Amino acid sequence: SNVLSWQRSSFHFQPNQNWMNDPNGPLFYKGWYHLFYQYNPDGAIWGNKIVWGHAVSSDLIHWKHLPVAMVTDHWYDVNGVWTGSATILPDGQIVMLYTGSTNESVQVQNLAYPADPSDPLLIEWVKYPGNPVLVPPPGIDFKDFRDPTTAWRTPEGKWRLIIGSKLNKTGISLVYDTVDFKNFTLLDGVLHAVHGTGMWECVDFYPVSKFGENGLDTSFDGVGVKHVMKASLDDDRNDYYAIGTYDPVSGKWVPDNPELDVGIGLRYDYGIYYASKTFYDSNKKRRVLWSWIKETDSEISDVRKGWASVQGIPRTILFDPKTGSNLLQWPVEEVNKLRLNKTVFENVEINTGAVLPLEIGSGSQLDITAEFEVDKESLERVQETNEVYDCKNNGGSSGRGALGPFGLLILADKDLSEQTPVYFYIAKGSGGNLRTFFCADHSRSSKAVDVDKEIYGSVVPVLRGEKLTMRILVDHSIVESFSQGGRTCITSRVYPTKAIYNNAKVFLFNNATEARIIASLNIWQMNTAQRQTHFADLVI
Ligand code: DQQ
Repeated sequence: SNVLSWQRSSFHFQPNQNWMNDPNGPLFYKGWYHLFYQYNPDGAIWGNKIVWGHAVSSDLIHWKHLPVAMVTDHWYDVNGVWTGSATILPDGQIVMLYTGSTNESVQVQNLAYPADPSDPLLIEWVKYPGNPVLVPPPGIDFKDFRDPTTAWRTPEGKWRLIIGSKLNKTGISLVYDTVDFKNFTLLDGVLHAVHGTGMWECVDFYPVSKFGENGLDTSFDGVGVKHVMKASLDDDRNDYYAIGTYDPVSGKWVPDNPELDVGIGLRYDYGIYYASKTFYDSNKKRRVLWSWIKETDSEISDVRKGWASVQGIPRTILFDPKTGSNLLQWPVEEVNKLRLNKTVFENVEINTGAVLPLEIGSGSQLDITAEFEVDKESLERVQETNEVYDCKNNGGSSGRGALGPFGLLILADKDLSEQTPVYFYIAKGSGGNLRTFFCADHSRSSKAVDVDKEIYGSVVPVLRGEKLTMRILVDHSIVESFSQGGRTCITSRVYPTKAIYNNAKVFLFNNATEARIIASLNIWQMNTAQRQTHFADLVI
């Protein structure tokens, strides 16, 4: 109906229309995955009447839209039903805590629960008559107190949760204990604080197993467990995490590596990815990460489209036992069910300076896995340099070095007048030390002038003997890229004007001046999952 409707996703979650932001209270209940989300029923921009949208799925991929779950109908949330999290009690009861923006724009925490726990769809929600259950404590600004986490058990059998805030320019996480989710005790000190990181939004805190392949329930603790602390930095709009050790007695957490502390070290994603939240999926014993992917076009375009934002494909989160220093993020396995016909390319040689088309038909809905080998001779021959590379400032995909860049051109038209390169770059430092970077270059991604054209990326750990690998999910205007099994990830919003539907193509490229590259790929067309079903159409 709309000239820009090609930008809508085919397998990323989005409402039928209007503005969406943070994922809220994800949970699994009586056979259904529930997703709530920040939603503006009145238009395609954020507003002061944000409510909780609601959808359910049996596989995290095919969604049914349900009626809005909570609206701005009380003095304590009349300016917004903001972000919150679910806790599932041992007896199966669901407790929902969320931030309300009051009639005076004070940020308070409120309690809600399902009106009918026997309804697997959890259509009706009740707000606790004693709301708010928490107001900003002394010393905290009334606008710096939001986004309660899922609660976990303390050794004394209480429930504990954290709430993001700041003190001057220090990002902090306040810690509360509770027994009934109505009365709370503020602990002395904070779970963690990092100077200079500003307001922490949407904090998250959860255990990961050092060795196991399974995710852990939020309350799990013990030998072989590390704890991840995550914050969304309001100042730079990125999601940062750090891995560390939690002491349940003192209620404190310390990072393994202070140089990679929360907000100054690792990011979940080096592209567009914010306000994320994990939940423990008891159905498949995994920890799953949700995240808001905003638009990077203009507000005027969003209003014209009538919608803004998608959610990332849910990602399974695991600790990376091989590096011991990062998480692994990977699209939930259910996305593989959307794979249609596969095209295989084996041992394709890409000489220096070459660009090779890959004949796959339409390139607008794809799942790509690719493996790259750099010829050994050039790796040895190339001189060591003191080159300090970073994706953003070294000319992007056209900035040529001895050992890169090389990779794929996504959403490219046949003349390459539009293209989004997703690529590796290897820098050979002193002692023959190799550092590998994973980048996405949007500078030529669109002829449109009102869209973001940045270059994103970061270093990716590559261990001795490993091939360079990437996986890329292409879904019209959304591209999610994962390198080395999910050690470094980049999410892009891309708005081509020509490289759409059947005119979207994929190429291999090698802009290295020395290295010859050998690539092997599997490329699947992806089925459409968005059925845009309404509540009225639901037959269960
Ligand atoms: N979005 C919500 C807040 C949160 C912010 C309001 C993060 O609760 O801090 O829509 O995007």
